[in-house]
Amino acid sequence: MLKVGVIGTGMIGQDHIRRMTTVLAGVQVTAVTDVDTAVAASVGARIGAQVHASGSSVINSADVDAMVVCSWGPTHEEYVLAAIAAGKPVFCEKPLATTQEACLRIVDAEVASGRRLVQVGYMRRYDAEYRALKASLAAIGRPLMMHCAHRNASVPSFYAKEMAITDTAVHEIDMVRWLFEDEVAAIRVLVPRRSGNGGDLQDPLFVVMEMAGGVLVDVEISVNIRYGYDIRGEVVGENGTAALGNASLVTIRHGGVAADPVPADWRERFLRAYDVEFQEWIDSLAAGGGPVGPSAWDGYAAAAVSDAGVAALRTGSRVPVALAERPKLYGVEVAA
Ligand code: NAD
Ligand code: ISE
Repeated sequence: MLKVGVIGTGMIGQDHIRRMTTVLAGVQVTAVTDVDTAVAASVGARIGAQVHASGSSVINSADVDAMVVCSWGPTHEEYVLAAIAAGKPVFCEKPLATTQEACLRIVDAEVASGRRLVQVGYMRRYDAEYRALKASLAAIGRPLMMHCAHRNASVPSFYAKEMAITDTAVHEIDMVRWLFEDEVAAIRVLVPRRSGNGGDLQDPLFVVMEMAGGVLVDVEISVNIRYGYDIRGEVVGENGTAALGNASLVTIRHGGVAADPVPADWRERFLRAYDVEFQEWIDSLAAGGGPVGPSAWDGYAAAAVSDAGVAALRTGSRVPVALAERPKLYGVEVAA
């Protein structure tokens, strides 16, 4: 039984705690903490976990074998570094950290520890539709382009302008690295007419990424689309196209209309992907090895592209991406 401590008991923290306590096997949540002490106390009482006053107290608890970090992005670096220092595996929600420099500090600490301890929560790699899309690429000839849409019904009040890149588009940044097993070479961010639903946010955005091998990827980022949570992706190959399905389990025909229900948010759309992601993480640790999913290097590479995206948004220009030298710990290619 893997004993897990959770830092951050907000939306995704509670969702991951629910899956670890009621869905998955081989895991027990023994400790929780949150700067919102009331929410941590209520979650801890509900699942019978010890409530700690700080993240470092959870990390250093003798009753914790591995960490799950679900607090806000700017706090990730401190907790991931502390887990590495304690020699404990750490699953960190995306983004690994909010700048590439912070991610490189994590990479350096992990390399110095001599083994992989960090996994980053890029769950699309575990999604059945994305896995089927990747498997279908061989059938459509050399990929040339990809069209994506990342639509949120709404975002929380703390969501700031640049989070459209650092918190939202970062999923597509990781996904295309994994899908095409290639790096992003440059990024542009175009700014369309502004939606009236987004307040001060520049919403939507149109992101264009150039892969090193020449594939061009466009991503519509809409974070106040109201009608639901809609994730789309279509690859155009030399001899055909392959697209994600519509994520709906049922089509309803009623009153002269055929309708596919749209998920409300990421919890519903990626429910099974998060389950698979966590079960594979738990199993990899139980097998005695380190984590095998998205690594600190993947977290760094996504952050390098996302930093370039933020610069592209500010300047309106095309920004090239240059990665640091990849340490041997992470192999030689983009992880498949
Ligand atoms: P949230 O605001 O609902 O929850 C975050 C929690 O962290 C809050 O309860 C907050 O009080 C707590 N917190 C903040 N600073 C802290 C600190 N220093 N120590 C301990 N607790 C602290 O936010 P959320 O939507 O759950 O997002 C949390 C993280 O998960 C973010 O990094 C976000 O990008 C990521 N996320 C990932 C996905 C995904 O699809 N993989 C979906 C949603 C959120
Ligand atoms: C959120 O943090 C997530 O990671 C969701 O998957 C994404 O769709 C949303 O835009 C982010 O804010």
